[in-house]
Amino acid sequence: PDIKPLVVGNWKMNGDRSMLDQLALTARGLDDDLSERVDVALCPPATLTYVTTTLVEDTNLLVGAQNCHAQEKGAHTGDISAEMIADCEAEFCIVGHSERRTEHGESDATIRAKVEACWRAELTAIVCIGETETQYDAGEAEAVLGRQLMESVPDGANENTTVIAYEPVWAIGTGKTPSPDDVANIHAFLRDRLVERFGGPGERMAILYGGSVKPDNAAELMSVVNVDGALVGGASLKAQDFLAICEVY
Ligand code: G2H
Repeated sequence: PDIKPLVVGNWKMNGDRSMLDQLALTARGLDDDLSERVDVALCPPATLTYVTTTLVEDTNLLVGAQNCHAQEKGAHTGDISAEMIADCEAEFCIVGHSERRTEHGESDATIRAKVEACWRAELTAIVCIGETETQYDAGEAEAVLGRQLMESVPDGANENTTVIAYEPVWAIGTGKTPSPDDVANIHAFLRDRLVERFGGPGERMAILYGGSVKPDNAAELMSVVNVDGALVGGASLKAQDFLAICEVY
């Protein structure tokens, strides 16, 4: 089936109000022609979620958050629920980014609960999975990814509720990327697992590639079979670079 490509920008812990002009520039550059070919979302830090959705309201740019808590509300100082993100009128939430897995000790079970929270709040969850360099070198990538996919994604996932993002940890912010052949093999493996588990919806779920996607490597990476878009960190901070990546479609 044809999957509409999706490019998601992840600003991580970058961006204050002075960056909103980059955001507005991105939204303005996303004309009807381009957004006919590719869905584009930006995930600024939570401090900017609401001002962002307000700012891009009449544009084609979609908005997401970078993390959520599994509970709807309660005594969880400093946390933000999926419902709060939805209340800010965002549509996506990144869940299980490797930086969350590493810096906050998030397990696959925690991530699965967060994905369920996203579904409860009617957010589309962008579930990140990825192997470390040690695991890659030991030939364990598929075993690790298969396990993360099985345990971080709840039963009942479909193409409307869930997007998968494959981000090899050793490619994140390093400028290193796997070869197109490697990406093709991994994405084919992920596609097989998704179809095996979810049937038709598994054929239609988008599988993004993330990790050092830049304007100069995006065309090659995005042309790989079963790569349905990108999760872009550093290169999403400048409107010009981010739009150049979207424009490979
Ligand atoms: C991977 C990616 C965005 P970058 O973490 O999620 O970041 O493009 O900077 O490698």
